[in-house]
Amino acid sequence: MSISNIESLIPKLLDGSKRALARAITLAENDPQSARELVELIHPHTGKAHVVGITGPPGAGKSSLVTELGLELRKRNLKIAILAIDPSSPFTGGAILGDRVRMRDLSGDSGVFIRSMASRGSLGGLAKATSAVVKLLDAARHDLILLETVGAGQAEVDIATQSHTTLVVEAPGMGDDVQSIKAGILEIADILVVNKADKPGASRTAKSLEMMLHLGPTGGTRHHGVIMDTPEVVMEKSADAWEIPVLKASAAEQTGISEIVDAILAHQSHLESTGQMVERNRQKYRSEIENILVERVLAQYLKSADNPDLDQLLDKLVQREIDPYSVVDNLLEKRQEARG
Ligand SMILES: Nc1nc2c(ncn2[C@@H]2O[C@H](COP(=O)(O)OP(=O)(O)OP(=O)(O)O)[C@@H](O)[C@H]2O)c(=O)[nH]1
Ligand SMILES: [Mg+2]
Repeated sequence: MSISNIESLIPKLLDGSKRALARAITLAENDPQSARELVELIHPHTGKAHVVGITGPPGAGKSSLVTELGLELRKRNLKIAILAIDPSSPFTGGAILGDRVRMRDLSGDSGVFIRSMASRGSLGGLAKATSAVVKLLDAARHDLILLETVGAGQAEVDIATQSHTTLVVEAPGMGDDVQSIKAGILEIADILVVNKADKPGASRTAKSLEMMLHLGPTGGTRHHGVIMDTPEVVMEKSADAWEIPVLKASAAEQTGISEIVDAILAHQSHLESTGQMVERNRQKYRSEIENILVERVLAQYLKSADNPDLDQLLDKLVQREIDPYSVVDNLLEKRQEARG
């Protein structure tokens, strides 16, 4: 798509046109050059939306919960966007979310925009495409953007990096022991939710999580996921520390939903009043820059695949005369020389 066509999308998108937004997202997903142009044009119009990441094990009820959170947020007159990243269930007629009937209520609402996105498998591809799409949703004046992703490996860490508030969803019976709850999850959670509270064992799961949070491996207090074990540090920082709530909810029976929304909004206020919002935004941009940088630098060096130097180095590598790290050193030095 030509630049002037992309430019003509922007005012419509800013004006709330869902069609223009959908079109821009498709462009950003499929064409890196368009993504870049869109980001350049909309960046000045971003920074208002609160981004909430929702992650957790497969089948914990993330999509069902997102649907309920969406309905509750709409009751409070907030405009929302939902982005399901790499949904494990196939996209069948728009039914990317849990309960179809509830989901239909939600998607029929003009204040709601729903979209799913599949990973592209390229290095940093999903994270980069996600940050472009989040910017588009932000510029389109959504108050909250809910990002759902299944808690597996890098994806959940990427989501936490892209979010202001990270919600980790667990369910009873999926591992009631402290040992089976992934340790890394506590490092990224701002709010913990035990969904399926209509089922037995929810209180036990919640207690396990509380125990992990409040005792921690060294018995210290947590601050930004870091264990503070010296009392002075705790005293000094406690005013700014966010107490991670452990909430029980049932998406199926629609209980505990407004409490989760309250916690999200309380966390948002907390970040703003303590100045931590600025810090989170800096971290978000830092990781965005890192993704772009990695991709660019890699592309540059891959270009040297046609490079006779690389050919010679590969010969030496095959002959065991040199090791791969030294090859990279060599390539980086060549680059420096070419610059200087
Ligand atoms: N009993 C009960 N079942 C629930 C609840 N929430 C979701 N479920 C069911 O759990 C199953 C998985 O729900 P989803 O919302 O698709 O879970 P998910 O975490 O989004 O799943 P993936 O995206 O596949 O990882 C579905 O059969 C839901 O109907 C709940 O609160 N109680
Ligand atoms: Mg889901």
